[in-house]
Amino acid sequence: MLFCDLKLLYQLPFFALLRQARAVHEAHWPAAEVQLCTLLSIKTGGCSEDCSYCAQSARYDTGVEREALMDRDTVMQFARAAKSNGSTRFCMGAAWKGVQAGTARFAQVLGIVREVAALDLEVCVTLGELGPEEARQLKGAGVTAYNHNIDTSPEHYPNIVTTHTFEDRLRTIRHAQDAGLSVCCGGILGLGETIDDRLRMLEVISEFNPQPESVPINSLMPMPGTPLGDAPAVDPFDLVRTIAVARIAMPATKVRLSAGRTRLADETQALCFLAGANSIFYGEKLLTTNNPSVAKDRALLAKLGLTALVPAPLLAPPPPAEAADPPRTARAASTPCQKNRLKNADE
Ligand code: SAM
Ligand code: DTB
Ligand code: SF4
Repeated sequence: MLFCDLKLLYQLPFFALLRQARAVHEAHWPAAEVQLCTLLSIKTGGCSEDCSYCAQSARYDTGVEREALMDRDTVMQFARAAKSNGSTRFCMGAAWKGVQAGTARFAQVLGIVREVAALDLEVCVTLGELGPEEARQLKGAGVTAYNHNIDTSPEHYPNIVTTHTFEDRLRTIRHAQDAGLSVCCGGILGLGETIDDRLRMLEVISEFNPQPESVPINSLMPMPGTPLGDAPAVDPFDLVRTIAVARIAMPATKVRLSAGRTRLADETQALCFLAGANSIFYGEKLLTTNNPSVAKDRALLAKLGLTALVPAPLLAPPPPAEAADPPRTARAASTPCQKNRLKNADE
């Protein structure tokens, strides 16, 4: 959806926006279900990149130590525990710039993926940059979805990261899509961006072909020692509006209320679910930071009458993308607004 259409939605009175988002949500997601995903950091810290929000960058003194890649048996213990707790998706994250086929560590990751996939869990991995061959091998090992966030607008991205580019991120997403992997792609609110930056980010993501299978909306967890360690909290109403706009722009996508839930009141989370969020990370820990306890989340979901989404281990892959159709970068904000064009056409 184009920036100007997203902006018109964002500027609606709060309840009018929620009413529209709710209608779209109920049409596409009639069951009151929330997907529960468990996250595990299989390789923590020591990352070469300078993402200014991240505790795992080796460039900042955050207290997060570099660890080795977790062995397969340990990962499997976490995966089995996640499954028995009711999670249907197991997401494994690695603090790497990227991965390369033929290396020992990539072979180790493929081995881990094969075993987790055999548990009939959806398997998501986030390993940094991928080429076509790495994407193909991950798909072959049983990966359901590849998480690679664009994190913010193309304009704001260079203020946040300098060791790779926004275009690098888009290229990896294209490789994942071409290999038939579902794509999980979202961003972070609270990086010093404007509302327009958030909408530009949603424009880029919603213009992917196909649209992502899931969109994580993270609120910055300010990490001491990083350049954004003192960043102010995101306004809860802005978070709800962003989720509502994401829901309207991507009706069939799972919108995941991701990092930052420990800092949200239950009532704010309820508004996020009302606005269209239908997935959460479930379990006490994200990658390096805390998440609400399982008991707390169970109580909240029960209070709201929400149940866990049934597993979809055989999730259909997206249709093959046309080779010459890379994920579109955001159009300039001056692109004529769809609504205006339609309006003019009516006149
Ligand atoms: N290295 C890989 C990459 O950059 O894609 C995978 C791991 S990285 C930690 C995955 C995502 O976590 C980031 O793209 C970002 O959206 C999110 N993230 C990292 N640190 C965060 C923080 N402090 N607060 C909120 N989200 C964060
Ligand atoms: C995503 O968008 N959020 C998750 C997952 N994808 C990998 C990561 C959140 C990380 C929060 C900060 C931390 O725990 O270090
Ligand atoms: Fe590394 Fe990913 Fe953190 Fe960036 S977000 S520093 S690439 S782990």
